[in-house]
Amino acid sequence: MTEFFKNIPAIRYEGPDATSEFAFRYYNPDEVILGKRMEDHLRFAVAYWHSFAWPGGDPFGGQTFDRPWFGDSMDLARLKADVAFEMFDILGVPFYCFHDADMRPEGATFAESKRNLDAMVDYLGQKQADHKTQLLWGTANMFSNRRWMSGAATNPDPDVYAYAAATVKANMDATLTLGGQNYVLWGGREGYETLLNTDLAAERAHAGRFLQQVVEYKHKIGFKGAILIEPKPQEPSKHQYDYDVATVYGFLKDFGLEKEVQVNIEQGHAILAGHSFEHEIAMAASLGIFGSIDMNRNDYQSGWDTDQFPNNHAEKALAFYEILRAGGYTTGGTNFDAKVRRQSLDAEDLILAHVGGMDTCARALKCAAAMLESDELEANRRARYAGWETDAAKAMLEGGLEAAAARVTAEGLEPQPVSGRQERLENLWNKYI
Ligand code: XLS
Ligand code: NI
Ligand code: NI
Repeated sequence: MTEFFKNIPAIRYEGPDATSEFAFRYYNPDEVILGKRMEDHLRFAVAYWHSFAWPGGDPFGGQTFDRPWFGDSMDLARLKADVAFEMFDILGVPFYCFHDADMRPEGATFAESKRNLDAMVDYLGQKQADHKTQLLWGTANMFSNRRWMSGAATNPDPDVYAYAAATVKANMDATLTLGGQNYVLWGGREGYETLLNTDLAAERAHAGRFLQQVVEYKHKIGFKGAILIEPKPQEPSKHQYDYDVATVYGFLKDFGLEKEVQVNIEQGHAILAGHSFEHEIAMAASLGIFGSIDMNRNDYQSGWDTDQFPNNHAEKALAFYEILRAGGYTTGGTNFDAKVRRQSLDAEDLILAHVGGMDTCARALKCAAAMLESDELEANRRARYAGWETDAAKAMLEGGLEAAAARVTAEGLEPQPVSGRQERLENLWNKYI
């Protein structure tokens, strides 16, 4: 045991009236909801980067956290992993996620970085064998180091494309070795700052070919998990090619990948794209590409990806409602892509942030399940579209514009507007919260 979380107990479910801060009020892993254990519905994951690698900087100042594992040696990387698994045990989370750069020191050469990665994969593999927590997904950090400043697969320099290929290959191998259930690609630098120096068509073509190569390699090594793209409209690049779910779907179609690649949807990214989280989930489900989520919340005033822990179960209930309607996760899960604020210095802050986030999601899931089980919303939706069940309506979609138009005169159609009942439906949502 390290000293970092000393005196913090393992968190258990104690119900809504729990008196201790260090208890779950809503997250009860074994409670069965819609025929499935809560833990299996939610599939929580901790993000290695925010909790263990982020120093607490902002655009105006540097490190605020003083963690005993900060530094570049392999010994410190192992200490970081020890602390990480202590936190996973305290929380009882089934999964974690990492970028290579979060868990291994960067080497002076690619070969040295790769040796560090392989050594840490061995170490994490041992940790996974001794603990409950397993890998939800792995990914490559192709945005922090200055070599990526003009992009990874979309870099004007083909040598950087090669470096990106080597990096993703190494991380896919690492994810396979650790039994990861998904491999994620988020392209923070796959975009541009100004069109004045950018060949947009070439960059997009290179990004598409790169993703095809990733999928080819997945099949070659027998990786059974899902390949996930994480959409985000901007930040750090001014414009990113994976703008939102619909844009990603168009991109996948263009490169013949819509059956091979799914999406990892993040609340904060949805907001930056001008959508709601639930819109992005529903869109992905309707297109057959829903994979996983990055759970967090944005500050609604700031206009950037603030990655705060969720604390609004009413809002998240709408997201979980769409996840339940989509049939729930398969390989995906609820990854807390969220960090404590830079003034939240204590070990307790790190634990309680996750406890609050997990409770918020558990409460949201329970609301969503009750909304679905009552069938009130779905009955209303079915009734609203019931007209499309008739033969005449279905025939219109088969025939041409003239046949559809002919119905108006033949049947003397004069459509009567019907209430959309929005407030009544919102009252139902409120009822289950
Ligand atoms: C950044 C992204 C990132 C991905 C993984 O905004 O959310 O953290 O989830 O690279
Ligand atoms: Ni994310
Ligand atoms: Ni993000």
